[in-house]
Amino acid sequence: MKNKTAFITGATSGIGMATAKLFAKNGLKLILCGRREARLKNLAAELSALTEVFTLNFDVRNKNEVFSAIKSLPKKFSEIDILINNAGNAHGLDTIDEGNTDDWDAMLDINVKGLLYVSKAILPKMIERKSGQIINIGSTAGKEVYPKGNVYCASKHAVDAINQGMRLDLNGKGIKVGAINPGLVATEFSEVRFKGDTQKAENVYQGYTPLKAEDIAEVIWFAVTRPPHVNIADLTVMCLDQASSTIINKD
Ligand code: NDP
Ligand code: 8X3
Repeated sequence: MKNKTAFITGATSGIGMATAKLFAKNGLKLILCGRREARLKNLAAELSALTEVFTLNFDVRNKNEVFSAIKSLPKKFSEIDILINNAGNAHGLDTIDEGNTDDWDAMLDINVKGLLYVSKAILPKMIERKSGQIINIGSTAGKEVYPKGNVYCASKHAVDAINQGMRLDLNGKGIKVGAINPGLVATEFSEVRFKGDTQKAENVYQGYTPLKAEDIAEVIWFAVTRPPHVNIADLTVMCLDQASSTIINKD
């Protein structure tokens, strides 16, 4: 694994950041992406004691930014072995008639189109080298729909479909494609969903023990350390107290 290069979107927080830290501990070369540049720089400074790190500061919604950022990678970081398509969030939790159209745009543009742009920019070299692995971070929200989850669930169902489509289209090209679908993970996710309302966000994780970002990072690590012939195609991970999106055993 030490000679491998991993590209992680959404590395400034939560699952992406935990994955970056675990990968760095294991010596992978890292390309860390996100919009919040100061966070990227701080993380890069911390992890460069362990490995070589390059940061790319772009918004996955912006097609031109995505392609030019990835094109600008120095030679040393240009052969990407592992792509973690992780950047994404929920924006709002409203019934379909009350949903905010800017929230809808954000979720579909980031979670779906952003993932597509990044993949399209990285795939040609993987195909050329007949080698690579793409891990798409889906969600239990991509496996079922919950009340008021409408568009977020749609975006994650799209990730599920894209994950399957990628695997079909890349079959025979030496590239592993798989999704990891977390249930409730205590990250900044709910803070973003509720637009900075920390009380509302904290309530989501009260009364039970949710997953931690590090739990998902470990599952990602498992997926990237399988032997060459093994591809983790689709894997769902929930905390003990979660049975479905709406059935959660709380105190
Ligand atoms: P966080 O809010 O902690 O992290 C989200 C990451 O995505 C941040 O690093 C953020 O970076 C990045 N991001 C968001 N929007 C953009 C954008 N427009 N351009 C570039 N980067 C962006 O949440 P999580 O770690 O929980 O979420 C990571 C993934 O896991 C998401 O795809 C989410 O849907 C999924 N997931 C989360 C679950 C949970 O319960 N937490 C459960 C199931 C799936 P920055 O703001 O700096 O750009
Ligand atoms: C995040 C999990 O249940 O909040 O994808 O949608 S949930």
